[in-house]
Amino acid sequence: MSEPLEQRRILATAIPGPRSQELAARKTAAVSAGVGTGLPVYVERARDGILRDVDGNQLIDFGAGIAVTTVGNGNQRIIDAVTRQIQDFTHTCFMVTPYEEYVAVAEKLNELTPGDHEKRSALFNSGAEAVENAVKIARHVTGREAIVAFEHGYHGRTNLTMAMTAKSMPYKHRFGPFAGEVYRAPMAYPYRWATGAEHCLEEAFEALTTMVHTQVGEENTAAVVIEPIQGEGGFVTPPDGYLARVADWCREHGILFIADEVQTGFARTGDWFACDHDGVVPDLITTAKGIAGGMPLAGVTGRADLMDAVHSGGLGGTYGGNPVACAAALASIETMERDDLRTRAKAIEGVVVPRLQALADRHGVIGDIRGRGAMLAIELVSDLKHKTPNPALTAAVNNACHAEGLVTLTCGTFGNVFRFLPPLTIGDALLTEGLDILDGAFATALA
Ligand code: PLZ
Repeated sequence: MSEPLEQRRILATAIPGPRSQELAARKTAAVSAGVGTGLPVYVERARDGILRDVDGNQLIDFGAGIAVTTVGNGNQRIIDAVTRQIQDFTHTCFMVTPYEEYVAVAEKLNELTPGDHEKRSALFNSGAEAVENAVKIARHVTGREAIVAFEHGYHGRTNLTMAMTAKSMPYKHRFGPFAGEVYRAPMAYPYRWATGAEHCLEEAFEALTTMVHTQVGEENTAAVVIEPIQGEGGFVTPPDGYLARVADWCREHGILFIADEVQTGFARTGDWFACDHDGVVPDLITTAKGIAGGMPLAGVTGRADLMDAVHSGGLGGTYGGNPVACAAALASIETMERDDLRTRAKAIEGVVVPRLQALADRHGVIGDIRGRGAMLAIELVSDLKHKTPNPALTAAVNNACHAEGLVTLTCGTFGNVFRFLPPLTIGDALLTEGLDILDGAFATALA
């Protein structure tokens, strides 16, 4: 049993403290400036909803390392599973001499992802790599090249996934040329839909299908790739029924429907996957982040006929499905099942949303509250009528939270979305304390 960490916020120094500042100076001298840090406190230990830094501060975690430590920081089952696996062996390369853990993770992915049909999975190291491989598979089986992605979409930082990612700064700026045959459709974004949220579903669907018909050709389109709730782009949540509509249309035209559930997957939204909410069964689904509690692991899961159409040796990589990462994934999934973390995600929504609503009523700068389960966000605007994005206020609130020892994250194409991604094992006391800090941060930033 590893040493527990008291689930209590402690401000021992200013944030960041002197030791963190020393390390930040070393970072500047040693690490590429291209790798930024959102909150430069250097972490020493983490358990459940608390991160302890090198100065003895204990911060409340509302970020979970961007939706990764879903089962809690320092989850005991993961520690035990990883420790056991490391003692047995750390690597053989699954493509050389395989091992059971990889197969067991694939079985779990096939079981838990939407749909009762026969499925297969392949494992990789990162979300971007999973998306790249889903596209490879889609192109291979359809014999078509075009990929449709969405405004505000985020799929990674590799060359192909940069092409699929919408936002230029910081992800794409001066990193081109990008991979070809990627087309972009408007996203069903109810809050910013020009003619009003009530027209969003119909008109967004129309815009997508018209774009494909006129600019690409359905018969040239291999796949539509969509995040069922967009992550980095601002937790944009399409209207209920939109995803099903798109999936049906894809099926009619032999286009694969690929759900990028790298951020939304694994109990985060209150279901195993965000597609479950809409009853949508994707042809292929990409997963990462919450799957393995911080060990690098990602997957592509899909219809057996598609996944098995690829020639042997066509998919793989030295580390993909590393045994230690697989052991962590099995422990992580077991925790989600045994501790019913999907229900916990819904309970978190029940605590957080009324507080965000109260904040919106109080200040008149929150245009939209959205998301699901423990994947929630508020969009900050200068005035409610014109919906002018307010990135300055978003940054000010974020900084004020950090100064009080609350780890928060922003997102959004306009940098004006404040997102909540706590570990699902965070206790209600810490959750409430974090929301109190957020209240204070708004009051400070608006003073
Ligand atoms: N698809 C939907 O959310 C990763 C990236 C943070 P990797 N999102 C966090 C940053 O600034 O790099 C993500 C995602 C969705 C794909 C990815 C990519 O996953 O594991 O970061 O490659």
